[in-house]
Amino acid sequence: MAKTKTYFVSDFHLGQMGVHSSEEREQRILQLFEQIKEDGKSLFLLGDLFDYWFEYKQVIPLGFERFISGLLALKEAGVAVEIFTGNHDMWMFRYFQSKGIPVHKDPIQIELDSKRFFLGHGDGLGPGDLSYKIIKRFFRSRICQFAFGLLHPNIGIGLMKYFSQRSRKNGKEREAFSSFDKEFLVQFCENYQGAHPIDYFIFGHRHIPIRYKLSKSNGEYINIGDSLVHYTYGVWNDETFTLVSYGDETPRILSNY
Ligand SMILES: [Mn+2]
Repeated sequence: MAKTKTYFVSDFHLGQMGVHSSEEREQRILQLFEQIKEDGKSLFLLGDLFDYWFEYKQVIPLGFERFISGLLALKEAGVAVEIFTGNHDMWMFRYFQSKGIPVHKDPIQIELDSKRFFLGHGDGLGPGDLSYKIIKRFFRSRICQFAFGLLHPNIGIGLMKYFSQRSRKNGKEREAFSSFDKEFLVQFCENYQGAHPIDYFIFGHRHIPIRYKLSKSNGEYINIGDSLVHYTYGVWNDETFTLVSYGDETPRILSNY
C-alpha cells in the first residue's frame, strides 16, 4: 500500500483512568499505529500523550513501555513521527529527540500539498486564562526545571501526578461546549494574523472533535478530539482532511457547516 497519509492524533492521557483503563487505551493506540505503519507517511502527535511526564537525565516514568516501543517501531518502519508537548507533558527534554523524534514545545506551520497548516496542542492560546499562562511560563523556566530535576523521582513524578489532576479540575480544557464564539481556540484562529494565511488550524487539548469554517478567512479550525473519551484523529490524504472515529461509538463532530 502506498504510504501517503499524514496522521494527527492527540490527548491519550496515558496514566489516567478514563472510560477505559490506560492499558486498554494503549492497546487501541497500538492498533492504530499498526494501521499507520501500513499507509502513513507521517504522524503528528499533538500533545498530552501522557497524563503526567517528567524525564530525568537517567530516568523516565514507568508504565508507558508498550506505547513508547510502539512509537519507536513506527519510526523504524519509516513513518516520520513528531511530538508536540501538551500542558500535561510539557516536561519532555532529550529523550524522544535522542530517538530521532522531534519534540515541539510551541506551534509550528507546515505545508502539505500546497496547503498551509498551523499545528499545536492548543493550550495557552487565545484570550483569557491568565493564571494558566503564568503557570506555564513558570513551569517552562530553566530554574524550575532544574530544581525539579533535583527531586527524587518518587517525589518528582508523584508531584507531576498531583499537578496533572489539579490542572484537570481547574483547567479550561474540559469545560462543556456552549457555543463556537465562546471557544478560545475559535477566537484564536479567527483573530490570527500571521505572515501567511492558514488553510488549516489543527489542535487537540479541547477533547471535543470540531470542524469550524472561519468567518474572517478561508481557513478552517479543526480539533481532532482525543483518545480518552471520543477516540478520534485527523488524516490528510488526497488533499482532503478527514476526522476519523476509531472507538466503540461514533461521536458527534461539532461543526458550523
Ligand atoms: Mn491538554
